Amino acid sequence: MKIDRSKSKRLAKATTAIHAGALDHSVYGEVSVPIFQTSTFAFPSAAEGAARFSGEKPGYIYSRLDNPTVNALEESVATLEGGFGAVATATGMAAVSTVYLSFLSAGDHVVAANCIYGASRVILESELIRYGVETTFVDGSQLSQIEKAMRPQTRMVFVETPMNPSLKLTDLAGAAAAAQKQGALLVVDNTFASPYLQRPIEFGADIVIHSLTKLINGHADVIGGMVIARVRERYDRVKRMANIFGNTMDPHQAWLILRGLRTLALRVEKGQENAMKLARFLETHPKTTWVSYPGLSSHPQHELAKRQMDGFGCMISFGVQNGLEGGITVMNNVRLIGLAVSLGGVESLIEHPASMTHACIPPEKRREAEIYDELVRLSVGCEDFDDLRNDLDQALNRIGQDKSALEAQIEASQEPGC
Ligand code: LCS
Repeated sequence: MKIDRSKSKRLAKATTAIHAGALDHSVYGEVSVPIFQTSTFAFPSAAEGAARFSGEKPGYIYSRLDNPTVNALEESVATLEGGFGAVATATGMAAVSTVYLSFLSAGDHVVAANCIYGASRVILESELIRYGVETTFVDGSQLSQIEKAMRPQTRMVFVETPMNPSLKLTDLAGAAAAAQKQGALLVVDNTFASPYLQRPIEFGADIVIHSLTKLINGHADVIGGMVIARVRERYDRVKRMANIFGNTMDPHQAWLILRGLRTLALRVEKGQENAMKLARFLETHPKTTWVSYPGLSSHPQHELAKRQMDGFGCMISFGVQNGLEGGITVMNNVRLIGLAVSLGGVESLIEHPASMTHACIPPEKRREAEIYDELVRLSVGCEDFDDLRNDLDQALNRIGQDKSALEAQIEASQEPGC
């Protein structure tokens, strides 16, 4: 169910994040959107129930289909992304799978970036193939590779930018043009940037996906996802598929994420300020071998980042001396920064993609996607910069010091998982 969006049309992003989706028809005048913790909604009469089911009259029916708290969150994110509408899903992966299910059929072909979240890739590679959908994986930072991989049967181009975990970028306007030429949809997972820093629809994307678990919620306490569609026809399709497959969101989950979303601007501003300083610090540290952060002039797509992003984000990946062993040393020795997967929260987290988030991708395909064994991924939070720098510095300086204790762990980290 749509909420009036006219009020937030011309507001700045920070203001929109705070006000969009607010319910303004309550008799109580509450400032926070309430949690409508109900599974179903009573009809005043049988005729009214029938009219709501047929779509003749607006009104709530059942919370798997629509719920006011969930609708408020959907409206907020749709407004921020500049889409026609949004559909909230139980998880980020529910958003990804709902998009695949909504727009792909047997015989269709997908062009996908090879460096995307492990599970998003595995569905295409190992599951959708069983339903007759074929995928070509390409380096999503090379527009020519996307263009070359297009076939008459290509129905979808799927990218993440910045990419998880290489932090390379896809040229959104170029990818949109390539998809459009073939009559395919451009689907962009915008989780790493958030709509505060990047709005793919402005560059021609048809569908935007979020794991709300990350920057939009921002507090490492809820899982959730969202699909935003540029036009009504695509929104209707995604909405129908999420409803019938049951991938939708619970009202309490929506309320928590809405509360997180209200401070998106503050958190992203602080996180990316810290990230920029940490990236510069890491670039000069003797124990690192390379640093990938779109804000560094050494990033091969720094100019593209300036064109299509409003800031460079809170994610950094870097290589360390002594490869995998060095990475494990850093992760085992950080004291303040948490050793955990996930990202985008107020607390900084560090992880090792090759043995954790991207372990389900075979080693040779990981290397193709530049997910090197020595790559360490850092999600930069809102702590004091000096504390973060000191923590990383002391952990990096341990590299090469406790070699023998690491052998068993390196062995264990080779087990595949996702
Ligand atoms: N898209 C991206 C870019 C992600 O990073 C993730 C999760 C998802 C989709 C799936 O979202 P979820 O279902 O978990 O809400 N990424 C994770 C990561 O990098 N570490 O842990 C989870």
